[in-house]
Amino acid sequence: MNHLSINYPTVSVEPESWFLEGKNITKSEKRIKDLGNVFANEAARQLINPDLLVYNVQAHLPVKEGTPGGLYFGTTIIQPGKVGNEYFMTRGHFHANADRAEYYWGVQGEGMLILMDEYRTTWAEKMFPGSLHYIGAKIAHRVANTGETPLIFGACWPSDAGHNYEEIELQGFSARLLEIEGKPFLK
Ligand code: PAN
Ligand code: ZN
Repeated sequence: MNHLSINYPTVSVEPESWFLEGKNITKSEKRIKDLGNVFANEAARQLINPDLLVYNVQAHLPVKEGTPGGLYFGTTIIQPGKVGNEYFMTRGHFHANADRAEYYWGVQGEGMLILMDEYRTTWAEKMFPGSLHYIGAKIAHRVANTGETPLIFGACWPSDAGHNYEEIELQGFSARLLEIEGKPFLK
């Protein structure tokens, strides 16, 4: 950077859609076909159009993955919908570097942040525009859209956190967020 220069940022968040624009941005999508064994009712998942979008993630990765001391910023948009009576949700993960924490915050829509500690105690926090969630170290996290509109949330995590999806793929969370008589319950 030049001394005394006044610059535009290299990245921006589109205020309506929360899409990221600029340098060092990655974008990924998860469709029904990518989410095998994530939902309890696998038969119900197989009846849904495999190309239906469930969620997409955009992230600003300004430093190399694994760099100590850096931060990443991301936005996730989860579509409304259910597989059987289970809300559309993210896969969920622990951080590979288990003692790394993260912030999530609600931007648009209604949802639930599902958290599980290393002893498999599972609980949830309601997400709504303006909700702020500190996800401590060693806590697995996933988000479900409990509303009828897209759920948008922001995230900020250390660039050396990494993602451990395997443990959740193998063991799952110890509870699922299900819709029962029109309301969400952890079961
Ligand atoms: C988030 C998540 C994002 C998608 O950026 O990666 O919401 O969820 P899954 O990664 O579980 O599919 C985050 O927690 N980063 O650490
Ligand atoms: Zn995370």
